[in-house]
Order: sequence, then structure tokens, then C-alpha cells
Amino acid sequence: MTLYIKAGPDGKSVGDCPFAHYVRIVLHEKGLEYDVRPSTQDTKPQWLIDYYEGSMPALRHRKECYTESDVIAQYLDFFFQEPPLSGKKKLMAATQEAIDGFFPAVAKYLKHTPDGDDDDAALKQNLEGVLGRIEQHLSEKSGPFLVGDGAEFTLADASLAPKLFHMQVGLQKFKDNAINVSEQFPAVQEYMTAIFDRPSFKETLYPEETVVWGWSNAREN
Ligand SMILES: N[C@@H](CCC(=O)N[C@@H](CS)C(=O)NCC(=O)O)C(=O)O
Repeated sequence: MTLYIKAGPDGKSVGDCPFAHYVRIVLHEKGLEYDVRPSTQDTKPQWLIDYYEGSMPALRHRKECYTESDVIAQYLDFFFQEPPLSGKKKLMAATQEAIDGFFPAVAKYLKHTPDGDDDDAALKQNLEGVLGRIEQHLSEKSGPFLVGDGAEFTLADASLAPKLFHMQVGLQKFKDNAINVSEQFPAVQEYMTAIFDRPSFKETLYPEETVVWGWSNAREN
């Protein structure tokens, strides 16, 4: 299997894409071997541009290629069943509802400049609203994870963890920690501490500077 993902600042290292990180966590959880090919606009393969609009992450497996992180993750979970990472449909849907809109809220807030103006305050409030929903959802669990009673790690955790990491780095670097996650959202903080320590997360992680590089570029545009 070969995974094409956004490259970092040198054009060769693993880039700052939380969707690619999600897929890599799934590959790692399942103990699968794969080649990772960080790619730029100039180095991504022509077939990927011609047939898949250059979309990344893109997973090539045998003759097939899949794009969209959720599609890739579900394909991997279907094709390589151990350990199963899809919770019960109804429970997954309840979690999805709780985390819905999280990354768009993070992205809008981190991208916004100037930091601290009125629009910035509204975007911060919007993110706090979503975090409140996740806080409530996590508070109802007895186990550490997102779905059902929180006992099992699922695709929802693999997806959310990289996005929380972007939020943590971005809040610190660009927003002077205007949201104090540990005080305002203690269950989210506890979740972040636990999930960031999971081997599949740590072993597929890229440096914080890469996250800062990515958002700095986004903030210039
Ligand atoms: N909805 C897509 C989003 C993927 C995405 O936004 N990828 C970006 C980085 S986060 C990317 O690879 N950009 C570089 C490129 O397309 O060349 C997914 O879930 O896979």
C-alpha cells in the first residue's frame, strides 16, 4: 500500500495534514505496512492529478486508489478487520453529531487575522460552542474514548485526535491561549492528554513547527 499525503516545508517530510494523520493512525492501529509519500503539487503523481483531482490523502492498494480520509479509513476497516474500529452505527452517529463542525470552527478561528478583533472574538466563541458540545459528550462516558460508553478506540478517535492537536498548537502559537482548554473544558483536556499519548498517534506525529508552518501559510492567504 502507498499513501500519498501533503508534504512539509522541505517538500519531502510528512506535512501538517490532520486528515492524513487520521489515515496513518488507522494504518498503525491495524499494524499495516505501507509506504508514505509526502508530495507537493510538483511531485504528486500525474495519475493522481488526472484521475483523482490530485486529492490527498490518497491510498493506493493493489490497482485501486481511494481518496477522502473517511472513505480510506472505512475501506481499511472493512478490508483489514482486526482490530475493528467502527462502533455501532447509532453510537457512531451520536458521536458524529457531537463533534460535527469542530475542525471548520478551528480552521476559521486559526486562519483569522488580526487576532483579537471583534470577528476573532466571534470565531473564538463559535469554537467554544463546539468544544462545549464535545465536553458534554465526553462527560457522559465511563471510558476514555468517544463512542458509546467510551470503552473502545474507534475511527472517531482516530479522526478527532489530529484535529485537536492542530487546535492545541494553533491556540498557543497564534491566539495567546485565548481558550483555556484545561479550565473551560476539562473533559476535553483529559481526552487530549490520553489520546496524544497513544502509540498510533505519537508514532505518526509530525513536529509542532510543521503545524505552525501550515497555519502561517493559511493566515497569509
Ligand atoms: N476532505 C479531505 C480533506 C483533505 C485535505 O484537506 N488535504 C490537504 C491538507 S489538510 C492536502 O493534502 N493538501 C495538499 C494538496 O492537496 O496538494 C479528506 O478528508 O481527506
